Amino acid sequence: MSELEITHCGYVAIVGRPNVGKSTLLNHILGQKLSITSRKPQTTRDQILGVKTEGHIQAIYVDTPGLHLGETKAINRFMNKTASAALKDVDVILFVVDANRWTEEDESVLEKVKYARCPVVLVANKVDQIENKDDILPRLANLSERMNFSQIVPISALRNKNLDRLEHLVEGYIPEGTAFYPEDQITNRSSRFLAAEIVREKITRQLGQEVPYEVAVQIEEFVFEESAIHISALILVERNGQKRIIIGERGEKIKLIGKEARIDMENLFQHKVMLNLWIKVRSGWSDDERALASLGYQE
Ligand code: GDP
Ligand code: MG
Ligand code: K
Repeated sequence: MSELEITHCGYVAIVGRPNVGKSTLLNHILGQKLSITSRKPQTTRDQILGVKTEGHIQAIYVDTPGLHLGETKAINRFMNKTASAALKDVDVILFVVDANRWTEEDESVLEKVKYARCPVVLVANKVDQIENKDDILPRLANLSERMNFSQIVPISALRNKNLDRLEHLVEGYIPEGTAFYPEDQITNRSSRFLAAEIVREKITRQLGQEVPYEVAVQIEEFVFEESAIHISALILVERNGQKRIIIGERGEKIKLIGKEARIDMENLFQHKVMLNLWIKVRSGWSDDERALASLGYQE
């Protein structure tokens, strides 16, 4: 740890539609896995702060769930609210897009960031997938005609390409101020929360399109002992069919989910983990404001 005094501190919002690579970007900036990623959209349900202190600068990154088009269910409305709230009171916004694909959802995010009062940096991610560079430049140029970006930075979050440059540029927008967090703290989230997120990530990874985001994970037990951390996690689903899918034939799926989750937890906590998974059907939870509050999705 350095003895340097922190003289600059500020907030950086990472926004963009689901699946453009926001969580991957945050994880690579922090050099540690905080935010869950998956090929399935909408896997980051609520706000995780990633704190990066380097030298005299503390940058507090806000990973947002994607801004959604449909707002029919309570959980969608909640996710939209947290995403919009993240745009206020930040010092710089990173508007992340997939350099290969522009969709209607990007369009609606653009409509929101247009009115931001802070600088907006356009981050064109997944450049490792670009086949024809000639297609990309006109599209970016067209975008910058529609809104005044402070900068445009092409990156590959997955392959760590150009992230140094992006971080350096972000530092330039961090105002003077004292640190909000101790310099060795990397997130605002509890170990319990991170453990639940890891289980949820493994479920979405294992089940792909079969189970929608109507799965919640509650940590019932989190006990630290010298020999191991004992963790019990309750998986809540909406329907019996989802429960059967998660358990799998002869319990094979849930065994795999548990094993992968345990490995990630051991890496994150740097300690042996004993993990127990339970599963329960509680229908209607994702459309019930009260049930959401009891699961911690509170406004
Ligand atoms: P989010 O929904 O915006 O948070 O997106 P995620 O970070 O969860 O990423 C969605 C998917 O895109 C995952 O499969 C990532 O591995 C993938 N991805 C993220 N960044 C890159 C990149 O730079 N290149 C490629 N090829 N894939 C990426
Ligand atoms: Mg995400
Ligand atoms: K995702």
